[in-house]
Amino acid sequence: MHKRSILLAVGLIGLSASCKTTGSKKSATPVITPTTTTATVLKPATTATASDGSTSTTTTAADGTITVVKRAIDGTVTTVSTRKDGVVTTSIAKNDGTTTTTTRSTDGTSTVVVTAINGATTTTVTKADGTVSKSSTVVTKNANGTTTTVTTNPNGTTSTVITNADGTHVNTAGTYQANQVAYPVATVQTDGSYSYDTSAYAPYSAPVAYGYTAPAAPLYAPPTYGAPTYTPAPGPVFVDCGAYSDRKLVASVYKIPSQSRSIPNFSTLYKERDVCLNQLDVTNRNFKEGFPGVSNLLEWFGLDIRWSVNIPADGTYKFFLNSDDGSILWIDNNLVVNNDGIHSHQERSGSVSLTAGYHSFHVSYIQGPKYQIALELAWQKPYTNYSEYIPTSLFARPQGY
Ligand SMILES: [Ca+2]
Repeated sequence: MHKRSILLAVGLIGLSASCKTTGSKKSATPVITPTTTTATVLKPATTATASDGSTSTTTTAADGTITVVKRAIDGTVTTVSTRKDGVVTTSIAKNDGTTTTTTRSTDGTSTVVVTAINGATTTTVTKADGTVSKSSTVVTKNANGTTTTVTTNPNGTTSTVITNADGTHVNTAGTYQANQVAYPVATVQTDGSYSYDTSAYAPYSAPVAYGYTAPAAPLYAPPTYGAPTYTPAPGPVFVDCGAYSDRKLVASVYKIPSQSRSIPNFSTLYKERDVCLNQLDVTNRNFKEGFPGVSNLLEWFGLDIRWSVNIPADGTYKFFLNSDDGSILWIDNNLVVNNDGIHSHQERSGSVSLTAGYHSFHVSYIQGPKYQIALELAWQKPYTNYSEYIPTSLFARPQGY
C-alpha cells in the first residue's frame, strides 16, 4: 500500500516543475483498513448455547460466506468467516480491547494482524514456502494534540503520518531504501485534498509508470481504539416523558394480539401511552416491572420508538440490533435492520451511508410471551473496529414531540 503513495508522489512531481503541486482525492494509503464485511444474509442465523455458557451464531451470506460468531462468557468474541473460495478469516476480540485477526488464503499465505488497545498493530505474513515478513504500526498521542503513526514496512523502511487535532495530517518526508529518494511533505485536508511542498524533494531518475485506483476511503483513517466502557443510566428503563426531559427516546406502548408472529401495524391499534427511554440498552433479561401507568403489561406488547440522532460526520455506519422478540430499525423511513419475528435474543445488522446532522430514527419492537426481553441498538462508526451504544449526547426528541 505504501509503495503506491510513493509512486503517486513521484508521478505528481513529474507533472509539475513549480514549487506547489495541488490535487484532490486521488492519493492512497489508509493506514488502518476497515475490515467489516457487509453482505446480504441468505438464511436466518442459527444460535446455539454450549455447556460452558458460550453462544455461537452461524449466518450464511448470499455470496456463500459462512460466519460463526462465538461469544464466550469472559467477553471474548471469536468470529470465523469461511468464504466460498476457501479463504478463512478468524478474528478474536478480547474484552481487554485487543484483537487478533488471522487470514488464511488458498495459496497457503497466512496473515496475522494483532491490534493493541492503543491502536498499534503488528502484521505477520507467512507464505507457504515459509517466508515470513513483518510490518507494524505504532500510534502515539502527543501532548500538543497531534497523533503520530509510524509504519514499519517488511523491508525495514518506515513512514510517518502526523495527524493534527483538526483532522488534517502531514505525510512526512520518508527516505526509502529502494532508491534513497526523499519525498516531499504533503499536507492533507480532512476533505482529502492535499498540497505538496516540493522544496523537500530530491531529484529522481525517471518517471515511473504505474496503475492506480483511488480508494473509496479517505486518505487517512484515524486510529481505532476499543469501545469505551458503558454505564447504564440509573433508574427504571421506561419513565414518564414529562418527568425526565433528559430521556430523548419516545416509545408508544401498545397491547398486541397474543400469538402475534411479527410486528403489527401500530396505527391500527389503541395506544396505551407514551413512555421515554434513555438508551436502547436493554440487555437480555426478565421483564417484570411493567410500564409507568400501564399495569401488568409483561407480554404481548409493542413499542414504537422514535427519536433523532445527530450524526457526527459523513460516512457509512453499521447498526447492530439485538432483540427478544422482534425489532426493526428505520432511519429516515428507510429500513436498515430487520430483526422481526418471535424469537429469543438475536442480533441483526445493516449498514447505511449517512450525512452529518440530525436523522430520524425509528425502532419498532414486540415482546411475545413473558418474561424474556432484550432491545439493544449499537453502531460501528466509519473507520472504527468496534461497536458501541450511540452516545446519548447525540440524541434529541423526535420531530414534533
Ligand atoms: Ca420474549
